[in-house]
Amino acid sequence: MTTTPEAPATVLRTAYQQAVADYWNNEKDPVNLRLGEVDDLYHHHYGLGDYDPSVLEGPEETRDARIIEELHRLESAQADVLLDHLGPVAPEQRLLDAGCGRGGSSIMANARFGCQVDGISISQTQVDFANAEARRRGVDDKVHYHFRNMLDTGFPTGDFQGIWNNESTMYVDLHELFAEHARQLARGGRYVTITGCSNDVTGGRSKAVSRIDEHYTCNIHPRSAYFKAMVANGLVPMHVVDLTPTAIPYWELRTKSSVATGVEDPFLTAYREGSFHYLLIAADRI
Ligand code: GPP
Ligand code: MG
Repeated sequence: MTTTPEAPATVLRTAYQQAVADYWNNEKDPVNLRLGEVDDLYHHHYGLGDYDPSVLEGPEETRDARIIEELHRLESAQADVLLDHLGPVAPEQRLLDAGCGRGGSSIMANARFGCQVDGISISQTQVDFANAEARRRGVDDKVHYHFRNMLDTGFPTGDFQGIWNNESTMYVDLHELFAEHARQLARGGRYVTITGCSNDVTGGRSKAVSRIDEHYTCNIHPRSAYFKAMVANGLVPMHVVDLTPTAIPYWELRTKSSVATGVEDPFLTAYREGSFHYLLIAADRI
């Protein structure tokens, strides 16, 4: 088997990781592909901010297309909020998109900072899709996607100024993840995650949170787990933003679209009952 020198030979190490890879290798949901086709930025995360209510009011024949464009605008706004928290990044520095999906956030980061961005996914289908998009956009000199495991990437130690997980931490053990991120970050480098986490205050996992886990084959962590695992691994939180109120309009609009998948109700229930939060955490590598 041929691999690049630093790439670990085995990417998928457990039956669970294989099941997650299978899910994403087979995923072709219109909620992701039709939104991506709006401007060829393909996201695998949700949206932030108020939607423009006029999208619901115009001619019925074009209403769904207007909703899809608006959902996509809110998803790109979410990625912008994440990138805002990376701090200054110079063109000669390097960023890592851990759990990059079809690659949208990496493309946006390269456009904003002009730097090298590496995206990693355990779905070869997503990696191939994302690399084809980078080539088509002419940014494949700076944006590269790799079939790698975020718990053991094989990238050099201390090479990254910034690392992010945009809704991908619920697939991994946080201690293992943050140990690997801390290894790869330069001292003073920045880690950012946007994630859904369960609320320790209300106790165990609610029915709605369990339904979200079941839908995506993931394991949503409690809020406390993030802070314990970060601090234990030299990542010191600098900004914590509860994005929950600004996440709800996206889900309300998604329920009115032709691309709803059935996970909308569990999200709205979990957010409204307070058993689940949509959180941004930005931490510094000390
Ligand atoms: C990805 O978005 C969703 C996840 C990686 C898992 C769960 C996230 C939480 C915050 C709990 P997607 O865009 O692929 O999902 P969808 O197909 O529903 O749009
Ligand atoms: Mg989506």
